Amino acid sequence: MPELPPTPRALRLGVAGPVGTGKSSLIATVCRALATELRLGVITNDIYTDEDARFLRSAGVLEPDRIRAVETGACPHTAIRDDITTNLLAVEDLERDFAPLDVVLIESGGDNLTATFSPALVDAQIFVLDVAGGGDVARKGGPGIGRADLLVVNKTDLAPYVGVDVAQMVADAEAARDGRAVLALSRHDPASIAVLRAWVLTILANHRAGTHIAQDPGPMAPHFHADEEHPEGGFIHSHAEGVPTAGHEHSRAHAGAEMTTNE
Ligand SMILES: Nc1nc2c(ncn2[C@@H]2O[C@H](COP(=O)(O)OP(=O)(O)O)[C@@H](O)[C@H]2O)c(=O)[nH]1
Ligand SMILES: [Mg+2]
Repeated sequence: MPELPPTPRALRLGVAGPVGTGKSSLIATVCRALATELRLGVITNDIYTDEDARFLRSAGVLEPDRIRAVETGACPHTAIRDDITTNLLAVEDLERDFAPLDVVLIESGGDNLTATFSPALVDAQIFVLDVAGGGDVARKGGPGIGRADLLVVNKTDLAPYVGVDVAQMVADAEAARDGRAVLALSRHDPASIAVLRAWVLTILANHRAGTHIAQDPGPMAPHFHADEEHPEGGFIHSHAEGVPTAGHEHSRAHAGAEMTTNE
């Protein structure tokens, strides 16, 4: 049998987070920072339009056909987690049309704090918050904040105008993430963009070396119900496997009331 050449599939990198936190802008920034050295493609997800894809095409960061839109027609989290078929087909088409690609960035349609990518769709995921959403958002937890590969606290240039202490917001995020990476980012701060660029290159190198393992942030963060037994006033558990994990150690008591209203 002929020996197969090593052709690592492109790194598939998801970008999720609430509406308006700067996901499309972050993707444009990554493309600007890396387009000369990497072969890139982008998939956007919008509910009814291809607005994000058009924004990115007009930014001129990649040739237009390397940016493709998936119109989900439903809650964005459905298309990136529950039934990823449309996205997977779009990624595979893009990878085939422009083979070989190094990185495909996939933007989630703006959703709430609970939306994360399936590890069957992306190899790594960035969750984006912004300072304008309020300094307390990082403390509110959720699977993306808690366990995405990278949490970005975006638009730090706006912090003085919205009265947010960036250092405190980053510290809160770090505490909620048990040491996983947190990056304070602004498109007006070249040093922060350099860190983002280096992070993407590191993940890509690990992906190619076979040492990066896709993590599943899970559908919902471990949390407690205030009316259940726990020394801190609740019973900390997770719905990730559909099985409560009683006594699960967690560094913070998540905002139980907010996290349990969807059940
Ligand atoms: N001041 C500032 N505004 C930003 C930054 N990044 C994005 N924005 C703005 O935030 C708004 C939403 O950005 P967008 O990328 O469309 O967010 P998305 O909905 O998460 O994709 C736009 O008006 C952007 O120009 C930033 O670093 N600083
Ligand atoms: Mg967008």
